[in-house]
Amino acid sequence: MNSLLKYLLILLGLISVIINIVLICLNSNRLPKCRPTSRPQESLLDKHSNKSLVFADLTAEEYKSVRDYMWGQKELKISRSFTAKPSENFLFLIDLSLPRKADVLRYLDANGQKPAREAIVVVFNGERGYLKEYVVGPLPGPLQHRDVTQKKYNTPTLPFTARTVTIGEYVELFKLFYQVFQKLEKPLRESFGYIPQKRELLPFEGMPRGIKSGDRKTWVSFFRDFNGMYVHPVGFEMLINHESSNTSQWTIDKLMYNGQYFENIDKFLVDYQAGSIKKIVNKNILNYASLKPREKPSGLGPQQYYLQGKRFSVQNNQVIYLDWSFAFGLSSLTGMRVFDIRFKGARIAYELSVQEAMSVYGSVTPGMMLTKFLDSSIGIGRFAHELVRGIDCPYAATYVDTYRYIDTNVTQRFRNSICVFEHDIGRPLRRHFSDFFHNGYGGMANSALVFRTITAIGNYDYIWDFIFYQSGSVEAKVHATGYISSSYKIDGSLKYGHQVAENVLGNIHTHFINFKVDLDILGVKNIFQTKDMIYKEVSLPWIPSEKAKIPQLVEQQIGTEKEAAMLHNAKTPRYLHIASNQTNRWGHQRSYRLQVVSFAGDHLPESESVEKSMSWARYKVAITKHKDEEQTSSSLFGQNYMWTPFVDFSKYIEDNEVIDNEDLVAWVTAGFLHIPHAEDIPNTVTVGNGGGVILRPHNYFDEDPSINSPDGVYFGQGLESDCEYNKMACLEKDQCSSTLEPFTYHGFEGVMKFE
Ligand SMILES: [Cu+2]
Repeated sequence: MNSLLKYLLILLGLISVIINIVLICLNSNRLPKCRPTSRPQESLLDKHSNKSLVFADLTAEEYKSVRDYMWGQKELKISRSFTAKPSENFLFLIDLSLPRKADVLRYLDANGQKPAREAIVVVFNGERGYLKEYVVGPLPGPLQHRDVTQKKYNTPTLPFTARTVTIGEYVELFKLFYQVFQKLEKPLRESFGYIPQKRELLPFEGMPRGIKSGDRKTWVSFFRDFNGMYVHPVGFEMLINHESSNTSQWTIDKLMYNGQYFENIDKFLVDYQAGSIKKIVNKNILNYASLKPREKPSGLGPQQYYLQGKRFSVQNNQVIYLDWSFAFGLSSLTGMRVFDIRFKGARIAYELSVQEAMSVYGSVTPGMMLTKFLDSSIGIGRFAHELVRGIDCPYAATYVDTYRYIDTNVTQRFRNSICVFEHDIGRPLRRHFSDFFHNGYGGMANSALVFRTITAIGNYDYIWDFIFYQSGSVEAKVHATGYISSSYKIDGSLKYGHQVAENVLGNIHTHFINFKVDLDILGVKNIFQTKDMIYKEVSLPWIPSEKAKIPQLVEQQIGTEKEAAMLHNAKTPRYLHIASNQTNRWGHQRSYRLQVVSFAGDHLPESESVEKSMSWARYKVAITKHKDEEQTSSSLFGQNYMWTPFVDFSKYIEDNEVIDNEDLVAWVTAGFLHIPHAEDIPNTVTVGNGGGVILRPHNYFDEDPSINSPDGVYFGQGLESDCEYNKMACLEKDQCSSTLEPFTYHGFEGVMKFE
């Protein structure tokens, strides 16, 4: 080979090495792709247990087989139409019948038999004019049913008017509205711009439906046909008597137009035509309730993603997250619930669940005047629709489908209706910087797991969160958003709220939310303890003649249910504990503290006839002895039979049982007063509109368990860039570009349809 070729080859080799070095350098600046974000870390997967399924909602197949079984019961003659008329027999609800706690604990903790899987079935018997509740099981079959009405509600049948208004009944009510509209077309056009099929008037009902047991007389207010109708009242309301299961017997008992009352439609027409009434003249109004942004959105806010895979895993109905594990479900009636909550393997709570959401309204107009909504009678969980990625929950959250059977004839799937995500709260869980003698920093980001559903019940949207912190605390929290309820402004309205748009009053109301907190601290046998402080005058030991008032700890054990029922306006000790008799290393009783965050204010006076249906709301906290028969604080039949409710929570306390070393349940009420103001238009914002309860370890451990967290950070002077105890110092090595799934949404498929 000649030397020229040799040099050329060497030169080519050198050039190739240089090009390679340049390419490697260029590429090293490009971020590698992250692992897919939807995956949990591998190590979590074998921590799951199928035993959580004992709490799981019924599956699509299970709903169907229970429905088919009930349809097959000839003597029940159940209609197969989802718009069954009130005169027909209708299978309103199928939901999981929760197994007895003792059976579940035997199964979970002592290798006992798996409790039978059963369903609760509610049938509205229109032919005979009563309601019944059955338990159907065992699933998967062969199935049997038993009538549990007597056992559960202490009556062989429930009155027919105690039932929730079904889609089938609404269809009939709408027909009646249209008949009225036809007769009143001219005044409705002149007053509100009503044009049939083009510019409709939309109904919103007040509740309760009447003033005494057995009534089903509903004041319906009408609103402009806009998105956000709830803040577009037109000043026209009517009282409909729909007590009879025979819809031809329904009547319009009264009308209200611009603050004036009329006995019937004809009387209104005569007076209207005679010009003897104060008229409303229609004005075209732009939709101030629209949620369409006024400007095109111009960018993205910060996003969170999982650099090293998710530190939590969801399998079946179980969540594993760092030291936490729990099972979950979503009841159509009461909503979100979790069971068997464990931290570092030890059960802290058997159940944490939403029970009821209640609102009491004030107004001078009839539609809102007596209104007290009890949402579990319509169904809280029922309205948990698909969550919108990136807004309702962080984009990369894990989304879970739920299945329900309520007021329908098929199982409905609600895609992505629960979300689970780990979230940096944005404020350190703890930190300390140096002292006068040592330089060092120790801290930890507050990264917590959030379990969430959002339920849009009519006008309001409630955001329900259970939050699991690395310090061993669990928080149950609710925020309200959506539209306020409003009424047409007339003379005297301003005593009941503020004007928020032209002729629109935002009505004053309360929000009361009830949670069930069945804590089990080191076993089911617990005590209820309170702690607070008093200023006590003592002599100074070094100058005995001098005295000073010094804060002193006051501890008390509460012995009975009545003593443990803490009324809202009574002075309540600030520390409330469910405690074990076992002590920690320092000799103190190991406990969890219930810290209620609430601005609920006054509860409806007990002298009011409907108060008993919401008697849980009397108490900020009430502690009862656990009973399987006292499963919920409210009931499906609370709203429409408010005067003599079949579940009256105050009765759980009346027997005044001893709560010393018993299985205890805390019923916690949080809430706030809502005086609507201009900024509630178009929507109420979540900021400041919430409440809840925090369950905090208190002498439960020997020290803060977060000291063992993988997120702890520590560095001293001179070690600022050392990564051993500070992952942040090496973050650039972990940087990669995120891989997010494409955006999808199908939530509108599941909304209530009336045809
Ligand atoms: Cu409100």
